[in-house]
Amino acid sequence: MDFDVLTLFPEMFAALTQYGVTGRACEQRLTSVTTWNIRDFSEDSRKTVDDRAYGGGPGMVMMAKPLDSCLEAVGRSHLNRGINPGPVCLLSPQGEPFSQKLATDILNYRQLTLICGRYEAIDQRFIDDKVDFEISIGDFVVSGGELPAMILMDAVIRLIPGALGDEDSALQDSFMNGLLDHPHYTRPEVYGNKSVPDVLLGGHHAKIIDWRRQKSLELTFKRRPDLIIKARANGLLSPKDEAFLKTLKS
Ligand code: 9D3
Repeated sequence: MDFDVLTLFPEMFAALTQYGVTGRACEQRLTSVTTWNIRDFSEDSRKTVDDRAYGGGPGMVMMAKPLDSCLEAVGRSHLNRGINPGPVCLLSPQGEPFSQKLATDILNYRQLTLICGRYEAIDQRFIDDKVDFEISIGDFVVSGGELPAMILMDAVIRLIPGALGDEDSALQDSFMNGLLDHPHYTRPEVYGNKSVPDVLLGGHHAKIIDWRRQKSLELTFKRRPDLIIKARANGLLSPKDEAFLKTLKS
């Protein structure tokens, strides 16, 4: 899975490509993140990439031409290597909400081009002509598309076979089972005035599995009841789970 990223701040992507799981995935060539500086495709000597909005209002709008020229260069780079470029995705507050499901869908592309906006907006003619889909990372405002693009790529890269160590499988990740994770404990056995729950020290594997499942159900029920409803609809709750959930409602 290879990513091309159009941005005014290519240096930001070191946070993704140089650290941790995603850094190792890049090193091992399980993925690649190629950044393209939109400003390099500006036409004038001042390197302008934005202008005032027709109709007035605060904030600047990203011009279509530098984005278009930059995207064309990405396309040429792929055709030069004899490969067809994949779809073009714009990170946008107006996009479809990102999810684990979207991450697994995106994993099926061989290549994805991401466009990161800055300023107030992007000229709609560029979006209409060149963008295949738009993704948002949630209902809050951040300053540009770079952090959202890195969040999307992080979520996808960790799904690439071999990107995670053998112990922590992507399948075990929270949300894969549709519920929030259970609490975890490590040494020491007593910390301050708090001990590790007895069941985790007993070595009774089946009891540990049941305890973790119950804690998972309990936390999800309290904090994210919407996920309980979804898990039920997806057939992820056993009769035993349902019996336990009944005890919580009282
Ligand atoms: C008042 C209009 N604002 C839209 C909500 C202007 C605006 C603010 C911030 C336009 C773009 C941005 C920059 N944000 C993104 O590019 C962005 C984003 C976000 O702000 N929230 C959630 N997901 C995303 S994906 C890209």
